Amino acid sequence: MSNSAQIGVTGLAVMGRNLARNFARNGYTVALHNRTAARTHALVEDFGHEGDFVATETAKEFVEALERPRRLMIMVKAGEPTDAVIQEFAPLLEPGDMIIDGGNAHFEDTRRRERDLRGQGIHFVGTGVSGGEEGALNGPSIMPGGSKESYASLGPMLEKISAKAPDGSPCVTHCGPDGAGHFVKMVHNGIEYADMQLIGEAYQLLRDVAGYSPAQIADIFRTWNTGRLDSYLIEITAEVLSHVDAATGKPFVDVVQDRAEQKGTGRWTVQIALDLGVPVSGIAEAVFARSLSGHADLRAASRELVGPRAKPPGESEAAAFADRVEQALYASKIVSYTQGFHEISAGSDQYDWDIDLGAVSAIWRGGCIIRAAFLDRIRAAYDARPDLPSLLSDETFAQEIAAAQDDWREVLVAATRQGVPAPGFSAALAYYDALRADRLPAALTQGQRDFFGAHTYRRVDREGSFHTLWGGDRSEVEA
Ligand code: NBP
Repeated sequence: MSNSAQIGVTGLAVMGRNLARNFARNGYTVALHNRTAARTHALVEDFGHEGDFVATETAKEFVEALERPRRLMIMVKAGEPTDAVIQEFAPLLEPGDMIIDGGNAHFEDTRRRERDLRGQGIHFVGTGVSGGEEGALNGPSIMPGGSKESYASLGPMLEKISAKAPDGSPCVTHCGPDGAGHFVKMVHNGIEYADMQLIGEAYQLLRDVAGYSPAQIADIFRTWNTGRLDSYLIEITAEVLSHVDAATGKPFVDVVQDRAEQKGTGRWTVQIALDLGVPVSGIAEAVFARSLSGHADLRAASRELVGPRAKPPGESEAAAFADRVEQALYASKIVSYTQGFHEISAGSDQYDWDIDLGAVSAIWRGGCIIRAAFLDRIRAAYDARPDLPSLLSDETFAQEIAAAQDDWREVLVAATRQGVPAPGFSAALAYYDALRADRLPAALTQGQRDFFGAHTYRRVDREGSFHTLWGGDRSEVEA
């Protein structure tokens, strides 16, 4: 059947296969292609009954199977494979056709690809897709970039296959031109790292300070999941913590090596934040915590280092401590999102993307890993005030943090006393305290810079740049 497929998917590993099935289940005819044709045939054999698929083997067959203007989605390993696939297909396409990259591309690669293909009249749509294999099949959160024209053609299809938020709205929005979608997806993943780290710290504090067992902590997380922390990550945390290893009868969490891996999007979030000058300390601590966990030799060499002589609180104190940990977790989470949204806003300014922060928070309410009830409130905050300088400037969040802060500080005191690392909680609190400070030691830093490098400084009481003659009579000169 020539020219009959409304969309084509090339790259039929776990994500591409499930996205293709999702399109087909929603009534679209889907052309299929994969470098290794066996995957294409396996899909049709296993799931052909779910909808209309057109299996193809060559690039030419694949392109010919698509209706015009063509929508060709790439779901291959990010990086060089994506470039290889673009080079294979682009010469076969015509002006007005569209290539959609749903892989986890770096947004700078997306900007380059978009620029290159624009000259050929081809729309390149870099699209973040979140929700893993389950989301790809049943409804992911989708973050497309690219031209407005491409969204007009593709958007309705994405809206159909996307997750739906609790109010029924599709979890997809046109993020902005060229790399905006992949940038938003990158920060989404950075926030995901921070969320997971904060949850990990809460778990360790409940275990090592309060003395709860993994099963008891699972119950605590289940209770938290009925409140303001209601989210997918809290929900699955309870599942993981209550799971018992069949081979040993031990809690599953105790038989897994404590080395967390990473694929790179969290690291990119931090690298780009450094370039943009945006403090994302909570996300950075989450990335570093995973790195530290992987330094097995360093950890083994340090295991004998002396810690505090700590004793766990009694049982009556444990319940009160758990309540405090909930406050610390919630407050730290608000800070992580504040930092993540700051990065999106800075990226949007830098690249002229005009990203709608309220719309971004709305599409993370369903399908994706960080989906949470709390995102509704972030959306409300940005809807009420699109120019909100920071989430912490929102009255409701500010009040919640004010109410949480005593407990937050107490939790960190307990963590420090007992020698339990809580870098995410502590970075979040330091960020909060730094933002609300009247004066920062940056004045001293600038004084030091002027001393050793004549870097000059600005005064609080007069306009202009100044330098003190440190090596001479220490008089001040205007620079
Ligand atoms: P993988 O990232 O494991 O990639 C496997 C696919 O890439 C296969 O179809 C493979 O073809 C194809 N491929 C490779 Br590898 N090199 C190729 C080349 N040079 N030319 C053509 N095809 C090539 O698949 P995935 O886990 O399904 O992820 C797909 C994309 O979605 C990735 O960019 C990933 O980062 C992103 N993503 C993944 C998730 C997730 O939860 N897994 C979530 C969100 C986004 P072959 O069959 O011939 O080897």
